Amino acid sequence: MIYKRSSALFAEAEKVIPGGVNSPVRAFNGVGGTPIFVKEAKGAYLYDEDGNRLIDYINSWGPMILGHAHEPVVNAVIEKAKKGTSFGMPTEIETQIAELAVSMVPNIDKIRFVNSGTEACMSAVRLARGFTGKDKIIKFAGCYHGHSDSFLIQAGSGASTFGTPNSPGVTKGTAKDTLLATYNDIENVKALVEANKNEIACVIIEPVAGNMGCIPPTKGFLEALRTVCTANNILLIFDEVMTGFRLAKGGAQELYNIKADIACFGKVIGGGLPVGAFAARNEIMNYLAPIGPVYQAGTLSGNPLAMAAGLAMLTELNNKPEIFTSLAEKTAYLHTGIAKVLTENNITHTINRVGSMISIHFDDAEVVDFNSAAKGNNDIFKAFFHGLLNAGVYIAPSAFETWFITDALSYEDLDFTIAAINTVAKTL
Ligand code: KE4
Repeated sequence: MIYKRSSALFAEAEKVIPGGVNSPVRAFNGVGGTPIFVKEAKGAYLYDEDGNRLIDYINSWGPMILGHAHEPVVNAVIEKAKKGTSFGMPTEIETQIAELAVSMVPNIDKIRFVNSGTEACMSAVRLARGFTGKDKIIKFAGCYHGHSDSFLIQAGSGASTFGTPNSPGVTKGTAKDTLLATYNDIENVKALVEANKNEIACVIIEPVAGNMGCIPPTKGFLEALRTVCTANNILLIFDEVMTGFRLAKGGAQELYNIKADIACFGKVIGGGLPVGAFAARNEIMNYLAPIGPVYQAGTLSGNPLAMAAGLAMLTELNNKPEIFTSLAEKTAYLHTGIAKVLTENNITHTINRVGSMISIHFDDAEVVDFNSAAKGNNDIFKAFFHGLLNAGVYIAPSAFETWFITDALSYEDLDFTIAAINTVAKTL
């Protein structure tokens, strides 16, 4: 594959944008080389600035669950834009998407829209602190909830890729209120709760981790977490920015039948436009301004274009629940094919999968938390990434990410991908 134009564009971008990108993980620091500049995309395919076609397994880090430039979403945005792009006033479409989301997701009565997953998680933590009157939070090493100060304590995703789990600029005063637990280790959580009795406002967790690669909750872990939170007046926040509207209509709450106190959303809920949201039962959401004391706001929150994209996306997912089955079946097919060719080529690996989230770890140990995820052979991952890229398959440029499957992928695309992995595996 030739990347001449992408390289030239990257050199220009670096002069006016830090690192040439508007989000660090795009910079290829985790795999080396220069990032690919996309010209356009349709369905399961990206078309880069050098004319290469790439099968996309990132899908904008999750939103493109029905494929790029999905017509109902695009048409909804075009029609809405003709009537104005932002008003800073309430509009009917915000109520329409809110009613739909509340009907799809269990245990929520109200939802507040914001502009990113970071904003959703940051606001949810503030709401939990205001509602409980307590300051401390528990997060899990390797989980990523966006770049709000309280979360950049051994975060996952780009922060792990960069090996700078604790970002400069986060004050000691902030960091002291963030307690770090080990994913899938309920005894560790219990010890933290005991050591900080009556001081913890919430536990925030990715119910299926996607920022250390894909890591499922071990059997009973989420149930035990729910029990500990209930017993200690701690709110359980499910960060469903990745899992929401992807693993099921009702996300991980539905899939695992666990009641979160607050659920956070992003990615799919915006159909590719900047939307985040957080939701809970009335008792909690009524604590939010303007009816409650906890302040949260946003100029473009509930923006008509973003709401139009999100409403079109959620409407289709709500009307065609068979999409979730199709996504899971395609991901299982891919899993089986990848495992077969990596095993035939004697490549040590572990594959984690939940629904349409999947990741490959180049280590034979079970990957159940950040430490075990960090044991993966990153040199093999880098060679694997670039081998696939040259074959026309685009996966996340970091070992600390999950692949996001889109229903626009055909079984021919999956077979092409498996065959490419077979070829690349012979070079590892
Ligand atoms: P945003 O602020 O990037 O919209 O969402 C933050 C966020 C919150 N919670 C979870 C579980 C997330 O995965 C994310 C963001 N995901 C990363 C990819 N792992 C976004 C990619 C990027 O940072 O560019």
